[in-house]
Amino acid sequence: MPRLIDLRRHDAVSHQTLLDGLYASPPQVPARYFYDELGSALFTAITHLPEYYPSQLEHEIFRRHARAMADLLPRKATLVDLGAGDGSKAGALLRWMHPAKYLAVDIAGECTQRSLQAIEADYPETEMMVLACDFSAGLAWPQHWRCERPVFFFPGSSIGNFSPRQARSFLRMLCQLCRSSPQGQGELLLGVDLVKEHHRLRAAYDDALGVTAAFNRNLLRHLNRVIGADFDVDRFHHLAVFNQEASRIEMWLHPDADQQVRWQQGGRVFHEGEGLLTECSHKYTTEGVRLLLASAGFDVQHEWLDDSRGYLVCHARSA
Ligand code: AVJ
Repeated sequence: MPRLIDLRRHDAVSHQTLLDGLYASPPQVPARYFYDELGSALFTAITHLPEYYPSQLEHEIFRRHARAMADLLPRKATLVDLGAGDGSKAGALLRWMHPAKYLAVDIAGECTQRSLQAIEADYPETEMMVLACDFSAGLAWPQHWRCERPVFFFPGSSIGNFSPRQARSFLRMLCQLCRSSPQGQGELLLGVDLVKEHHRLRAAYDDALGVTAAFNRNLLRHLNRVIGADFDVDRFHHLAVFNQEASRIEMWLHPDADQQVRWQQGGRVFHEGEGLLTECSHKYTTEGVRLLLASAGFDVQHEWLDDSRGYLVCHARSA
């Protein structure tokens, strides 16, 4: 079984951010709270939905180009998979790349560890490790680790969960990690969902089976556990809207009627008509991605698009 290093902070600081968000107007919850055991499984289910095109398009790109991508990347690299999930996105790459190390970073580390256990034997040249942490707050590993020839793998358009400003500082942080590696540079493979017809965007976040609705509402069950809240999950409904001005999909949970919710040391009323903002998923243009990477200190080396030009994978190098 791959080693799991747990850097999650079960401390007051992260809870305080959560509580501040719940008291804000509109109330909001960091997207990491989607991913308990069930939430991670529901997300995997989402990636199988016909409406959820980002996974399909990205998969198409990797299926076609993973071999060429692997040829462009250094030998004996450390592949750092940000938000590894079940490791399936890295699979296509691992197959051709044979990195010396595969470092799978995920907030639901145990789920990732279990998935990797199942595929570990297929990649005998690669040492696998799991880092359980919320990397959105920054990525730090133990001082004595030498991250040789780092290749940061950030697929799935997870970058979209950040605001453009946060995305830039996150990428800057990755660029710094590249520069501070023993080789003084590193690489990035980034997958980004692009702006497209609104109905297609919305359908991806409001599917016919209601899996995304379940994924969204499950966040309240998770909160009930972590802060001892009493959200009546039944009485919140899922809403997905495209905010054109901000170029992002927003997921909301709206109470069917005013609802008083209590938690340890607090509580508040969630008013009918005042939703809880649970996720923002920013959509970029190809030009927007180029500008973002350049502003973070990366030089774009290659770009790959799917046939419908709805999804972009970029290979960049720290400048
Ligand atoms: C994993 C953050 C990229 O924003 O598309 C999928 C999460 N939320 N359906 C996304 C998600 C609802 C996903 N990311």
